[in-house]
Amino acid sequence: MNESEMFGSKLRSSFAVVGHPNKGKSSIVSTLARNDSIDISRQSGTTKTSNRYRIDTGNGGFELIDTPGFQRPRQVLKWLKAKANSADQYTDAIKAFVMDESCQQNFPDEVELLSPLVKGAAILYVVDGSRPYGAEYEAEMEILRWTGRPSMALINPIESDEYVVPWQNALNQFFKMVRVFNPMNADLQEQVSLLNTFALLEPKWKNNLELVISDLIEQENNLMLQSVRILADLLVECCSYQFQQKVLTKGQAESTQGFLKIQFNNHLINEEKNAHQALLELFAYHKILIDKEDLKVGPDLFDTEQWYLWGLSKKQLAITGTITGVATGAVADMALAGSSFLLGAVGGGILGFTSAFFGSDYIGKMKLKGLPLGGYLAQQGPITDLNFPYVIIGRFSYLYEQLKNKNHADRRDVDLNTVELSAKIKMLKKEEAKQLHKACSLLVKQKVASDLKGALEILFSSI
Ligand SMILES: Nc1nc2c(ncn2[C@@H]2O[C@H](COP(=O)(O)OP(=O)(O)OP(=O)(O)O)[C@@H](O)[C@H]2O)c(=O)[nH]1
Ligand SMILES: [Mg+2]
Repeated sequence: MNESEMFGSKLRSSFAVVGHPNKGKSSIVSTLARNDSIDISRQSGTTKTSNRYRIDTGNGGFELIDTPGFQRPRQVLKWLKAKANSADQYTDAIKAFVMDESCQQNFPDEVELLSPLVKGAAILYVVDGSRPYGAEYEAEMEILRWTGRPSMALINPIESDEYVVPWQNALNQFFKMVRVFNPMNADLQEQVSLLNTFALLEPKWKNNLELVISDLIEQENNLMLQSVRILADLLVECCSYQFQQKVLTKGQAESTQGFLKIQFNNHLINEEKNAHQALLELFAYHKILIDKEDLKVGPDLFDTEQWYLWGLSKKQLAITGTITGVATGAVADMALAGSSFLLGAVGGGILGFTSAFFGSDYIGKMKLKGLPLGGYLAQQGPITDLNFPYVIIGRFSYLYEQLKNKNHADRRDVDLNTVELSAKIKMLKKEEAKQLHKACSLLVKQKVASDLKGALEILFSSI
């Protein structure tokens, strides 16, 4: 058994991703390894050395090797042909090539990319389906055939799938298996289907790759549960948070109000940022949204006009409120307020309406209390507006959705300015929406929302 196949005590498969420069080799490794620190660039020749990435999924695992592209395949083939007269000598010629000092100097990229194959890796040959096929690729494929390693070809439709069919025709001459795979947008199902074809390359790798596949499917659900946990903690923290300051005089108390408000707002903004960061880490994204300038969380968290975009619309809040009100008998005037709103009878500002509607006078409550032994306690918060938890849920679940549907080869930042929660709530069954609404109502009333995680899990399962 080759040592490259052993990781600990387990037999693991190893795949070298090879091909012409700039065809998306590193992009494929990045997506399958869920690693966004691998260099990807429009510039040809980005990857200069072979790099191994071990993917450990818990019960299973495999190895991907990112390699530099072929630079001078025709000359390499010429060198090899001078070494071998018949097919039984081909693999020895390849071994001699990677060991040869002058080859290491003259053909460093080819030596780098062929070395893992000599050590036992299988071949994933990558081409670009948006560029035409040309005979110049044949020297590369011929060299790969000489290694004698199990192999398959991947057509990456980088800009389009215009030339996929001619590529399929050509690649079928050299490879038993040819698949189209776009690392930028392949979803879990497509990735699993690709891993299933990897398992066909070498029978002894099959069991382990099947474990990888079942791990990945289970992992998706675990990611959802862990995301819900982060969000539930964030909601409890944000909805219960209040900031207090003891002062001596009423005048001092009034003059600290501005300061208190800033502290209060900053705390909530930071809590939300930390939770978003934790979500990025959970999904193993280390490069996107790290710079706070790039963190597109939109304007001030307390821009209440925005709340109706990030949380629920006024109409939806009214309808949801009505459901709860009728079902639980709580918030008696809600149905009435809701129906008058729906008839368009509401005047005044949005803020005024919601506040009156949900019985809160302030977005961030400002209280001033006289203390028994003299002095005053100025207090900011907690937030009692019912749309506030929906705003937090809307933004977090949108980030979750983006990350869930994103691949690690796709390095674009996530845009949190187009949050859409309303449609997701609409997709819930009446009972489910009611459960979530009840949890949110309890949160803003400073009560324990024991069903919060359950309600969020239902919402997240539909994303
Ligand atoms: N739109 C789109 N662009 C892609 C896709 N795959 C790769 N690219 C782009 O193609 C270029 C090359 O990607 P890499 O993954 O660096 O290619 P490579 O084969 O590793 O390149 P070298 O290391 O230079 O040999 C980059 O600009 C990628 O963003 C794709 O599926 N869709
Ligand atoms: Mg590369």
